Amino acid sequence: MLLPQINDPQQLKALSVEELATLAEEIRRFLIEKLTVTGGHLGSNLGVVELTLALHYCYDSPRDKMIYDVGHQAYVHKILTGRQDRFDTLRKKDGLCGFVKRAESEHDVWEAGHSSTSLSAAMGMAVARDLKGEDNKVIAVIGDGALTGGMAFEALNHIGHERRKLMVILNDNEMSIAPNVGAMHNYLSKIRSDRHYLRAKDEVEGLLKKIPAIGGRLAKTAQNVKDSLKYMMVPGVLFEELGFTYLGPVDGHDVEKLIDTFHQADNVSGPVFVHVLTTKGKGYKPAETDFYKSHAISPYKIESGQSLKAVGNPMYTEVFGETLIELGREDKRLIAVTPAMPGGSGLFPFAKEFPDRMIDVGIAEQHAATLCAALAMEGMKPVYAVYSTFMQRAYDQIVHDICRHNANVMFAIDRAGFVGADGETHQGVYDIAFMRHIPNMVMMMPKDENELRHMMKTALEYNDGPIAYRYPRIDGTGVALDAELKSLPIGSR
Ligand SMILES: Cc1ncc(C[n+]2csc(CCOP(=O)(O)OP(=O)(O)O)c2C)c(N)n1
Repeated sequence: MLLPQINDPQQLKALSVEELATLAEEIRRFLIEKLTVTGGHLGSNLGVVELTLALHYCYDSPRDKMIYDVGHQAYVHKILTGRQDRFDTLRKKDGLCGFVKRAESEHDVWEAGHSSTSLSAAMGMAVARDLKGEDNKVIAVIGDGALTGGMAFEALNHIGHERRKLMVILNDNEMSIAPNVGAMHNYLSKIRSDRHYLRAKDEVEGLLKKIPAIGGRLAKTAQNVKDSLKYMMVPGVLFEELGFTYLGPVDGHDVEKLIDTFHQADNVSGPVFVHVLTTKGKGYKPAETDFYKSHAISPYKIESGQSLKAVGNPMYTEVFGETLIELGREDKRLIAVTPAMPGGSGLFPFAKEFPDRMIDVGIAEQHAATLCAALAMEGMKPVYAVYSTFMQRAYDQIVHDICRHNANVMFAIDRAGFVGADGETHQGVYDIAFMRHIPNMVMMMPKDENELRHMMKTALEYNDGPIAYRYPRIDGTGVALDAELKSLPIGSR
């Protein structure tokens, strides 16, 4: 066994590529076994085993900065940086954090939990490096899900403009927590499916140069044809146009190819965008076949991946999802909006019954809030279904677009209060404090799931502005649910 001997990423440098591949399999086994007891982000981590190995093989952490977006896929990084022996404590109080954690290791250079911050972090570290006259590498690993977040686009825009040396690695597994959405996702899928006939940029440019030059009026047309050919034949032109050198797509489970690509990237002077294709849950059948459920999994049986969690009363989330269908049947104006959490927010049944009235915008809490404001102004009844912690992102949109307009937006704030194992980045403890003082906002919190149902009805019938109900991430009390929904007097207890 190689894995028990690895306590420091420097030890990887002595291994051959074959040994790295063996180590990858040992890491997979380790994760699959350890997580049966602790649960955790199994699928995401199984997908980045080779990628993380290749990074630590090619670069010198912590001198070279490795930034993991969201930070939920950093278990392999933790294993390779001296924390293997702490995996029994993963996601427990005082145990190993399920996300990147600076206090845990000098190799954890950037903390997250909320998505799409890695590119801004990388840019900040690259600027600081240049001003200090240093020459370390800066590498951001971002998933295709996290790339849907507005912050990531803001940073791409800035990085491509400044052209400092840094590497963005897109870990593209076609999944957010649910299947990924959006136009960028469609663009990436096209590269994935076309990759067998797409050619490297240099090759295409070489080919195009061979087309003889033409003078006069024909020249411009010929140039347009050449440009069109380039757009058709080269993958990732979009990123090239944004100022990056695009490399890929690369098989993210082939360590040797990854290493070659990183060496290539090192020879580029400006920002590089490396597009890596991976499979979520790679190497564990239950996770590969149900990568949606295995994104974050509770303790499970190793043979089947089946959850060991005792079946309890329906969660508040489930009661919310079912009640929303009842209300949706009653009122055709009701429309659900989720920023990339259709499953976690209990919206799949609603989406099934009302596919036209359920919008997944990707990881875009700000856009979702403003979208809801506009839907409301046009007479719709939008429910912004959002986790308390992620709603923090949309504060200005709530103030400026929803409350200032006094728009009839309903907020279904899930995961309000403490959330447990995901830790401090995910606690839903600020929403009362940051919402209640905003003019026009009404906030409610039910004592049980039956009252939640009535609050949902109350919110739907309320037409005087924004109104929110917040509920925790727990099983319901099991109280009997009234068949008839009624509106509650606002301000009552
Ligand atoms: C601002 C914000 N909204 C929502 C989430 C919830 N969330 C955690 S991971 C994730 C999907 C990330 O997908 P991707 O970046 O592709 O990573 P993968 O797990 O597929 O490797 C989502 C939506 C979050 N962490 N932060």
